Amino acid sequence: MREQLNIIKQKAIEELKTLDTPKQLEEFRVKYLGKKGELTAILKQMGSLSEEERPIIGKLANEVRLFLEDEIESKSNQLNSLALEQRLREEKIDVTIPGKRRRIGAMHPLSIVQKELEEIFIGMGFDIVEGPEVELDYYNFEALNIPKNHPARDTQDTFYITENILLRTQTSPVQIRTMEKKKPPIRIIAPGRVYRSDAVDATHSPLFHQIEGLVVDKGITMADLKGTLDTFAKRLYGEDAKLRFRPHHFQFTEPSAEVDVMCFACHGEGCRLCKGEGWIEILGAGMVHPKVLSICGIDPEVYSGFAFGLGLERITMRRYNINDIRLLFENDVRFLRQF
Ligand code: 2NL
Repeated sequence: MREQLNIIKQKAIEELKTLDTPKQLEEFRVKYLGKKGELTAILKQMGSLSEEERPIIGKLANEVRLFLEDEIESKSNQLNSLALEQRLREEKIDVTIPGKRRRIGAMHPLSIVQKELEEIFIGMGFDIVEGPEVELDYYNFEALNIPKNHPARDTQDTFYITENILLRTQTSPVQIRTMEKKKPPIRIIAPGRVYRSDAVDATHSPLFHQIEGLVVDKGITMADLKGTLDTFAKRLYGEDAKLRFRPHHFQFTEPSAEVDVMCFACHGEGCRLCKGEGWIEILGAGMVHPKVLSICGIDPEVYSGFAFGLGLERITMRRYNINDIRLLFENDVRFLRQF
């Protein structure tokens, strides 16, 4: 048995050298020291030994066991520190590698222009007012002197939620709501999304943006309208900007006008930018129709006012030379990054 113990010890020493993972080491421990292990098997046979031999073999077997336990522990430490070294090597961080640059977003071109126009009107004493995009037929049409079945509705076909609830086709409802609530003087602009049931092409989108303005007070005249829009045009396009008023018809203003700015490329001569016209249309305007004032509870015999409306997309596209309105709504970052 002494012989067997020595053989086990020698064999174990040799085997230990070949181990290089914690899993192999555990298998090694079970093989020798486990319940069915080789050393355990020897210890189980102790009963068959003589009284004299038993303590001697017992002591020897115990020494082999302690020896193996020691060896297993130091091998385990060795494997663990090797594993740690390897991990440290693999996870080494090179602090000299340049960082990843995070791209900062850019303002949407429509937002840039909207903000700029808002600033201009704030500078002239206007308040900015917002309102619902889902509106009552009453605020979008009726109160603006466009009754049901009136042909003026044809050019503003919209999306109906129900017979009397729709997506607003202009931001005028915001102005109507303001006139209902507030006594003049009123000096507001209403920017926001509006909707029309138009087929999409390079110049049409079923969703677009408008800024409407409204001024109501005692003694407001067409001269105030012209002066305000003149100042606006000069702030937007520069001091030599020139406006032209052409007679027009809107249901909600009387008189009404379409307003052009002199082409900045050719100064009225006619060129490609203005399609030979010499002038570029930028907005519609007029004196608030007395009927509209009355509907809102404002006495047209006492008060008068002017209103105007402009499309944000058109101004933005001209400003940045964007030739297709769809670019503004596709949200392709390669496009949007440029602004
Ligand atoms: C255009 C024309 C316009 C108005 C909008 C308005 C609002 C009220 C009363 C009277 Cl509450 N008028 N708004 C007036 C004239 C023209 O917009 O071509 N917009 C893109």
